[in-house]
Amino acid sequence: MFEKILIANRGEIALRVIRAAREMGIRSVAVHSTADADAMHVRMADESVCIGPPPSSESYLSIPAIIAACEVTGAQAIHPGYGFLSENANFVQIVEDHGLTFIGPSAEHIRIMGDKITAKDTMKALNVPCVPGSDGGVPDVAEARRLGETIGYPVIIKATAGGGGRGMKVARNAGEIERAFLTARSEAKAAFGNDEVYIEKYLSTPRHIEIQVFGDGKGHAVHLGERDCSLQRRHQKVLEEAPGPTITAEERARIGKVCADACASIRYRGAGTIEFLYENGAFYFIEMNTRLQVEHPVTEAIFGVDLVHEQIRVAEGLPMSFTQDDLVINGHAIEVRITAEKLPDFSPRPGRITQFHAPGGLGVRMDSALYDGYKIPPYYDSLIAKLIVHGPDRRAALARLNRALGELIVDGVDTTLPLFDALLQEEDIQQGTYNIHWLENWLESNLRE
Ligand code: MV4
Repeated sequence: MFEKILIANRGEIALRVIRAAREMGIRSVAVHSTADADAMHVRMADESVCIGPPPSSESYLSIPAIIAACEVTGAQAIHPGYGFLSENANFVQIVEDHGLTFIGPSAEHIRIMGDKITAKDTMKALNVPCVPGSDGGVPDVAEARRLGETIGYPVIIKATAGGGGRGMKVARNAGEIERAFLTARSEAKAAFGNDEVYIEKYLSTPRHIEIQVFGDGKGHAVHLGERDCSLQRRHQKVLEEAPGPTITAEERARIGKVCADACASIRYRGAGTIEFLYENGAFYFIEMNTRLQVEHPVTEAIFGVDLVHEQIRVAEGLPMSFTQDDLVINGHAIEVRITAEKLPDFSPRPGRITQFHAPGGLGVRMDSALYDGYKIPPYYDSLIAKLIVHGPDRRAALARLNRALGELIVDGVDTTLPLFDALLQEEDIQQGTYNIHWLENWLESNLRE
């Protein structure tokens, strides 16, 4: 059993991990930059270590500083949260080389899923349905042209080193393929130092449905249903819900089993998310994330599990505390991501919080590192709070979200809170009839002054 773990992160996710550790009787070590000396995660942890100056590259991404912080505090394991070093296979290797435990998947699994072509090859071989497209990388324009004819336009060209929407180009017809291919390749080279690209059929109006998976690293794995994360702006999720408003129990059981079996086969360890595009009743794999995700609380709400607790258990070599049969969905959950940004352009608005009041009551969870008088530094992500509501069904969850938003006070900086009040008035949000393009279209016609 770990006695002490280090959290290589900040903000709400650092608190999330500290809370799980404390409930398990494990002491926590926070690390922080000089800009975060007054941050809530530093206050809430049992001890803290300053690891560098404000820029992430010199603090939260500094592998030597984080390893040294483990050595001086005696922390035996590192939880990476999300972002930062959470999907850095080299970091995992270094952690293990120092006799420490990485609370997450193996370096090998992170590496496989980090390369999008290898990820897709791996998933295809494990019977996970994929978007039709090239078999591996596409070496030249001639091959891209041939594939365009075979697959049928429109097609999308993606960087193998990309992911999360970075390094993609759509070609609507044969006249656009050369330019799209060459642009995608040169942008990939510039952004990632890797110009390998692949081609897929472009799906025009899918939903983003992701399956939560969890493995013990020894060949047992389960799924915890799906989340619909279609409401995004510039590849940043804005609202997530579970279960997906359009997914039937039969579809969930089928795709869930495919995902759990795939994870069991590769002996995946810890939390993972298998991302799909969902269109006309079919699932198409696009990427796998090998970390705990920002939106994990909606899954925790409907299944009544603590995913961080489970991550720590399996990192210690213990079995998961549930089996697939134990996992039964109870009700519906919705998360909204509240950021310190000014509408309508979402420009970052760091600054001092003059008043903060979190909503409460039945079915309301607020994951936030804010407090009265806290000064949001300008160096990091603008996420300041996740409001998660849970109710017996989707209508009840929406009503609870509306009620909780009414109780929430964040004064001193601009936030995206007015967006959620407006979205709750929309028929498509009330009915759940949205796809990956809905929010950008809505913003275009509603927030453009
Ligand atoms: C696609 C697609 C359409 N067809 N792939 C964007 C993020 C990255 N994870 C994959 N993305 C997409 N891949 C095919 N074959 C459309 C998108 C996409 C998208 C996906 C999920 C959520 C929001 C999105 C917004 C724009 C494009």
